[in-house]
Amino acid sequence: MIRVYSWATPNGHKVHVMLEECGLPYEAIPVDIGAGDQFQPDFLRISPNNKIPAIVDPDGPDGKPISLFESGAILVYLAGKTGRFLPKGDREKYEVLQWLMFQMGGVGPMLGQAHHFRGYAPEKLQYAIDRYSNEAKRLYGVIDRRLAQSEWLGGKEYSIADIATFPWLRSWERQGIVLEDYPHLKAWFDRIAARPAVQRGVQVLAGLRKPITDEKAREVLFGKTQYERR
Ligand SMILES: N[C@@H](CCC(=O)N[C@@H](CS)C(=O)NCC(=O)O)C(=O)O
Repeated sequence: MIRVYSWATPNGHKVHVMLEECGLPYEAIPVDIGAGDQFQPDFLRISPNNKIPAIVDPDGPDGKPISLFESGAILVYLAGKTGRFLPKGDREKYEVLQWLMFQMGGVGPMLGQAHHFRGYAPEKLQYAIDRYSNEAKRLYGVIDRRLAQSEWLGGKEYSIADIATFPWLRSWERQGIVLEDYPHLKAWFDRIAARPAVQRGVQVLAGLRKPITDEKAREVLFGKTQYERR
């Protein structure tokens, strides 16, 4: 059975949703990133960047175990393993991959910074708040314009591009966004939110997650612990 080392955050949700959509059996192993579990040597062996999610599939492509980190790579792997949510035709496949990379390189990192400076930073740095709130609005605009022309982000079919992007947009309020300002995006968002597999996926490990308010969690995620490893 696939083991998923994860936590109930947007990057974790992507993999939980994909596994639920594919109906693959899996075991979700909590990595409490506020408590510092991501620095445990066993976890670092499969995820050297000390971030969730990571998976171990005992039944890899050659029948041997495979471990993977980076949510985008994991989604591509699971799509290849199951033949689901990534079109077979080259043109359609690259269209999906382009929107997946847009999520991985743009949506995730930028919205993550919006969460940080709007919610977690100890000082209210107006320049950073404006920079990442404006960037969030710009990205929502890009997605809204895409969805004015295409039913799904990656094209005609629901795909790993949608699965990767949706979990980040669930926190729109924390990003200073009014969802109604993006009507095509909102219609897409509501369609995805109504999917039973998505509803199950976003609940995985959710009962364990705590708000990042205590000093220990803030230190682990944003302080010395994050930077002292050689
Ligand atoms: N590009 C990575 C980002 C993963 C990531 O940022 N994970 C966060 C939680 S959403 C994490 O594990 N943070 C722990 C840390 O930075 O120590 C991916 O998509 O897998």
